[in-house]
Parts: sequence; C-alpha cells; structure tokens
Amino acid sequence: MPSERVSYRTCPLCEATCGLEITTSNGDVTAIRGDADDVFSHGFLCPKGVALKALHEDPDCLRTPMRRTASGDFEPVGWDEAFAEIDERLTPILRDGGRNAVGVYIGNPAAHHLAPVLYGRVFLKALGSRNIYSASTVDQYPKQFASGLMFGTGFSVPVPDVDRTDHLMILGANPLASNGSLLTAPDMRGRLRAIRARGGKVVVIDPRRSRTAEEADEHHFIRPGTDAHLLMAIAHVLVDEGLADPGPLADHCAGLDEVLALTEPFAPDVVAPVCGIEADEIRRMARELAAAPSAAVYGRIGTCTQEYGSLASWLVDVVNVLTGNLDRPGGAMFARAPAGSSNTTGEPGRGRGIRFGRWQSRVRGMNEVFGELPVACLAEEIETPGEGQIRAMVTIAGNPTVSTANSGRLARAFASLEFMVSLDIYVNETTRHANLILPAPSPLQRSHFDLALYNFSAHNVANYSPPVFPLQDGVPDEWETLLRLTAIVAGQGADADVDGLDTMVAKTLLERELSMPGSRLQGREADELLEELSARRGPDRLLDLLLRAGPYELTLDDLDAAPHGIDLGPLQPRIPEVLRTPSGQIELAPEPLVADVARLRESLSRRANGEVVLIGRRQLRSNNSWMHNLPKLVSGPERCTLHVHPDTAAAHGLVDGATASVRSRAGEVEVLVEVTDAIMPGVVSIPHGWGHDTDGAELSVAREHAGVNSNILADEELVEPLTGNAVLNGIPVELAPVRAAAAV
Ligand SMILES: Nc1nc2c(c(=O)[nH]1)N[C@H]1C(S)=C(S)[C@@H](COP(=O)(O)OP(=O)(O)OC[C@H]3O[C@@H](n4cnc5c(=O)[nH]c(N)nc54)[C@H](O)[C@@H]3O)O[C@H]1N2
Ligand SMILES: Nc1nc2c(c(=O)[nH]1)N[C@H]1C(S)=C(S)[C@@H](COP(=O)(O)OP(=O)(O)OC[C@H]3O[C@@H](n4cnc5c(=O)[nH]c(N)nc54)[C@H](O)[C@@H]3O)O[C@H]1N2
Ligand code: SF4
Ligand SMILES: [Mo]
Repeated sequence: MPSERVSYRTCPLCEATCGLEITTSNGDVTAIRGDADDVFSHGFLCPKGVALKALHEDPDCLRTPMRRTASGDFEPVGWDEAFAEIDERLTPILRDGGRNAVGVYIGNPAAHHLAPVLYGRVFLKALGSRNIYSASTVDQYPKQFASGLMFGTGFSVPVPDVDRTDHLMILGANPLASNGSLLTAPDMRGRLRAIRARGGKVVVIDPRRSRTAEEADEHHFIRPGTDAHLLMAIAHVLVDEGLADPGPLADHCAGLDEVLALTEPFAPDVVAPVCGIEADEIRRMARELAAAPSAAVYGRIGTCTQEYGSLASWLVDVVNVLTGNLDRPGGAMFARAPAGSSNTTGEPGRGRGIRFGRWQSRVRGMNEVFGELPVACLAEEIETPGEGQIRAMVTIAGNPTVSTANSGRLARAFASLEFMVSLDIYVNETTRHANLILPAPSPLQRSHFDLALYNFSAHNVANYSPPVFPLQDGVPDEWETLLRLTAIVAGQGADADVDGLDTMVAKTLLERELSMPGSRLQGREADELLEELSARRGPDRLLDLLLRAGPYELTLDDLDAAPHGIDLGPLQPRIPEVLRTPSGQIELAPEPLVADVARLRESLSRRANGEVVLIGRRQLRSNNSWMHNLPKLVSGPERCTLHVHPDTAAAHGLVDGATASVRSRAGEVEVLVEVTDAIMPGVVSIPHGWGHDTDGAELSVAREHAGVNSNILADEELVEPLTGNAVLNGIPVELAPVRAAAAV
C-alpha cells in the first residue's frame, strides 16, 4: 500500500518564499505544486521550486563527508573521522597564526536556512576572526549600509508597497527573473500587472530591456553606474519646482536642508549626457513621482553592485522621502518581521545605530562593515605573507570562486591554503579546494522559516515548515555540524556534547532577549521559559523563543497549526517606532554618504568615450552558481551568452552565433555572441554563475552546460569605496571576434 502524504513547505531557493505543496509516497517525492492556500503566494511558483525534487534526488549531491586525497580525488569519510581531522589540522593553525589565520566565507543559501542564520553567528563568535567574508559584499551591502545610516539597522530597508502603490519606479532589478530581492513578494508579474490594472504606472530603468521592462509602461536605458546621478537629478527637479515635500514625515527627518542643497549641481541638463536619459524625460519622471497619489522607488542589484552603490541606494529613499512616500501606504514601507528583527527589539524609536569601520582589512585597508570585510579583498589576504595572513578557510554554503570578483585569482589563492573546510552539498568549483567537505541534509529534511527575508516582506506573514522527511540515523543536521565546528575552534575538541552546547546557545539567547529594554518577555523567569521551550532543540527552539519575543508574540505551536502560513496584515506605518538611530530621527544626510557626493559631482564631467562596459543578468532557471546540475533547469538552448547591441557588434566585428573574446584587466573569457537590441549600445551582458568545466568539480550535468564564468572578468580592485562592495556592473571590457559562426 503506497502511503501518500501531502506536506506544505516554503520554498527555500529565493526570496519570494512561495508555498509549495509536496506530495510524497513511501519516502519519494511524487509531485511539487504551488500551495493554492498559501497566505502569501496563493499557488504561485517557478521552475526552481519544482526542481526541489531533482535537487533532493541529485546523485551528485553529497550525502557523507568527503576528504581530498593526495591525488586530488575525493573519498567518503565518516563524520567523526572528519571532525577529528579538522580538529587536528585547524587547531594548530589557530594556535600559531592567531584567530585571523582562519578566514570564513558565507554564501547566499546561508540566508535562506535556519541553521546557518542562527548557528553561523555562534561559530563566528567562537572563532573570533576578523577575516569574515560573505556574498553580501557582492550583493546588497550598499543598500543595508545606506538604510542602516538612515534608519538605524541594516535590516531596516524600506520595501515598495507593491500591492497598494499607484506608481512604481524600478532601477536595476528584474523581479520577473529574480522573483524579487530585498523585496519578498511572490508572483511579481501578477503584482505588477495589478498595479497597471488599477490605473497605476510601472517605470523600469535598466541598461537592458529585461522581462520586467517588457511588463512596464515605460522603460529607459541607463548607462551602467549612473543611477545615483539620475536620482540626484530627480531630486533636483523636485526641489527646483517646489515639489519636495516629505509631509508629516518632516518632523522626523534630520538633514533635510542639507540634502536639498546637495542636489543643486545635478540639474537634468547636466546629468542627461552622463546617464543617457534626456533631461525632459528626467523632469517628467520627477513630476510624475510627485503627482502620483502614492509612489515608490525601488532599486536592487543594478544599483548596489556598482561604482556608486551606497549613494544610489541612499538616494532611492531620499526620493521616497522628498515625494512624501516613505512610510505611507502605497509608498516605501517597513515590514514588521515576526521574529528576530533588529528593528522590533530594544527600545522603540531610538538605538545605537550601525557599526562599521571598527577595523580595516590588513592589505588594502578596507573598512569592516557589519562585522565583515569585503570579499574583493579575500584573495590578497590569503596571498600576502605577514601577521594575520589567512592560512585556512571555512566556506559555508558559498561558491566564491564562481560568484566573486576575479574568481581566477581567488581560485589560485584557495589552492595555496594550508587547510580548507567547506560546508556544502557538492564538490564544485570552490569546494574542490577543500580538504574536507561536510554536506548539509536535503532542504526537505530540515525545518524552515525565513528569519531574514520577512524583514523585506511586502506583506507581513509568518510561515513555518517542519521537515518533509526525517534525517537518516547518524547524519547531523547543519546546525549540529556548525556546533561541532564551534567546539573545535573554541578548543574543546572534536567530540563536543552537541546537546549541551545547544542548550547553552538557547540560554544565552534567552538571557539576551530578557535583558533587552522593552522586551516582551520581561517578567518571565529564564529557567521556566527554557523549560517551556525544551521539547524542541536546535533552530526550532531558538525560533520558538524569537517568535515569543517578537512583535506578534507568536509561538512555534501557533505556526505549526497553520501549514499555509499566518497572514499578519498589510504593511503599517512604523515611523518613528521603527527607528534605531542614536538621534531617533531619520538621518537624511548621513556624513559618510554626504562626503561621497563629491565623487559623484566630479564624475559629472565624465562622458562615455566609446568604451564598452560589462553588466550581468539573472535568468529564471538559474540560482546564482549552483542549480545548473539539475537537468530540467539547464535544458534548451545555451543560456550563457554575451548580449550585444547590433551597433556595438558591428563596431567590434561580432556576429550572432559566433564566439567573442571579452577581456578586462582581471581576465579573459570566450563566449557565444547573441546580438539583440534589448541591450543598449556600448553595454554587453553575461549572466553570472556559469563556467562549470573546472577540473575536479563533480557536477556531471552542469559540466555538459558549462558556459563561462563572468567573474573571471570582474575586477577585484573595482569596489564601491564605502562598503567595499564589488563593482559587478559597469566593468570596462574589450571585445574581439574569435571565430566565425559554425556553418549550419
Ligand atoms: N557577476 C556577478 N556576480 C555575482 C552576482 C551578479 O549579479 N553578477 N550576484 C552576486 C550575488 S547577489 C550573490 S548572492 C552571490 C552568491 O554567491 P555565493 O553564495 O558564493 O554563490 P552561490 O552560487 O549562491 O553558491 C551557493 C553554494 O551553496 C551550496 N549550497 C546550496 N544549498 C546548501 C545548503 O543547504 N547548505 C550548504 N552548506 N551549502 C549549500 C551550493 O552548492 C553552492 O556551492 O553571487 C554574486 N555574484
Ligand atoms: N532566477 C534567479 N533568481 C534569483 C537569483 C538567480 O540567480 N536566479 N539570485 C537571487 C539573488 S542572490 C539576488 S541578490 C536577487 C537579485 O535580484 P535582481 O536585482 O532583481 O536581479 P538581476 O536580474 O540581477 O537584476 C539586475 C538588473 O540590473 C540591471 N543593471 C545592471 N547594471 C545596472 C545599472 O548600473 N543601473 C541600472 N539601473 N540597472 C542595471 C541588469 O540589466 C538587470 O536587469 O535575485 C535572486 N533571485
Ligand atoms: S519564485 Fe523563488 S521561492 Fe518561489 S518557487 Fe521559485 S525559487 Fe522557490
Ligand atoms: Mo544575492
């Protein structure tokens, strides 16, 4: 008798948090559909959600630890043996080289799973190294930095109220392919169509006519890296025409006059030749934003991973403030996350602000931001001898030799390490350098809750998913692996009492929550609370605690009883309660950003002089670098192509279907040419995350659809100065034909 069962689960693969309905029979997945009853996604899903079945079954996915042998191959080893070897190799490096001798890189999937979110920081604290790196500095740090300066925490990022807005301006984001980022809102196509159906307007600013641009009322090509200029010009028009009016928000803003004055040099006529958008169009954009009953400006990857990332990210919200749209329905609003958010804990309305610049990277002197150094500095910190040199690395759910700038150099640096441990599910481009790879269980074998993403949700919800399948006996969950590593770096050896450590972690978190001013748990006894939580362990216990301390005072039992999620309502105005700045005000003119405006002003005289620049593009069936081993996601025509405008192709002798050489300061790749007028002249695009023909990687499907690694071209010396975030869009390149199209 087949025992068919239906489970409901939030998809962990991107920021959209779609509800899935997963049918299983005798331990096998038989179907994955969208959960029609999910309170947020209402049945929407994308091809990646369906591919969770293939991921769960992928024969290349690791099920047991792997050790690299002298010949460079990998052999399976037992868990205890793996931890013993890690202790044996890592402990002397920590003893002789100090804490900074061990570097850590944390990748994107770590933000989507409870274990790394909650236990990653326990491990980092025990390690005590300053060499902490993550995918955040090839991604969103400029936005978190700017928001942190303005509103007081790195998670206080306003999101467009897409379900109520009358006018949405999107810069450098393609939610129809990415499904949204720093904007959790499943089914963005449906939500954009709804804006237009209710008489609203969608405007897209992008050097490519993306799928999102095709859905919009209006699309403007923009020269890469000039969004801050454009936004300054929009603000200039608002000031010039008397349209700048924050409304009731003015009482909560510091630095308004200063910001208004800063816009002065950025008249539309001055900015137009820089960004490639006509002055009259800029004026019209500004007037329409001001006139709309409600409007929101939203920027993402294209505005972050570029030369003026922090400025552009800041100016997005400056324009939202000046048009009176910050914190009002239909504008840009703050989510109120159900658990663990830095803007729902502590005293409401005021805080200590964000931390950065407490230390600098050893070689280049780049600032620490939020406890991390820029990953663009990682290779040199491994290569450069001296005190504090990185001699060993731990990677957690990351593939930096594909995903970060000058990945060729980083791969060579990794090859020179004394020791490396990777927590990962594949032997891939990065983990092939590891001495030991420790796998995580399948996403279907863990509980799930989007602690991080609910901070950026366009509607407040809470949705918890228990595991679909249990863990096999003797296989640790990823949080247990992280605790065993914690014990090793804390000098407690390889055989830690994981349960004992876990209870300590829960106690520490509980004490922190209890001691927080304004804590919703105040008056409760720590021991009694711990007792109440003790039926659970691991991330579930910590989550239960954070939910109880959270703004809705939920418990995990409440969520367990609601498999389709709990609807916590539309976004509500939160100023001033949401603020955690020391002044208790919105800091409209934070000093580091104001200082950087000089650089923006100087660039006004810059003109495109025939130079070609490279940008990226996301594709619906990719997930950064790591889902190309699933056959359905890589079927069909080659997707890793160079998009070139016909004029640019002609100028450089490139032909559709032929191969081009693309060269930058950092490296060179040869890539298939696709000529298209969907990209602006002088700009070319290659999607990131490809290049799977690397020696030593064990990705049998991906290898057949290798493509090229665009980050061979990304230059680790090109960084945004305030956060050290890599410039991945707007990289100067040279183009040349390699060979003609094969005759057909
Ligand atoms: N040129 C260019 N480069 C970019 C970008 C771009 O737009 N252009 N985008 C950047 C952005 S936004 C990001 S977020 C980064 C991503 O950068 P990374 O996070 O470094 O890269 P991913 O491809 O997401 O790699 C994820 C890794 O986690 C592993 N993995 C998957 N699931 C699990 C799990 O449950 N546990 C563990 N332990 N491992 C798991 C995968 O096998 C893979 O090795 O790439 C950046 N790189
Ligand atoms: N299918 C899929 N979904 C994903 C991912 C994935 O790899 N595949 N990755 C996930 C991750 S980690 C993230 S961070 C998000 C990212 O989510 P998005 O930011 O929505 O994704 P992108 O497609 O990179 O969109 C960036 C857009 O910026 C444009 N652009 C490039 N340079 C500039 C510029 O200077 N100015 C302007 N205005 N535009 C510019 C590009 O042409 C592109 O259309 O997606 C997430 N979702
Ligand atoms: S859109 Fe994102 S969350 Fe939804 S099914 Fe696709 S990958 Fe999963
Ligand atoms: Mo990302």
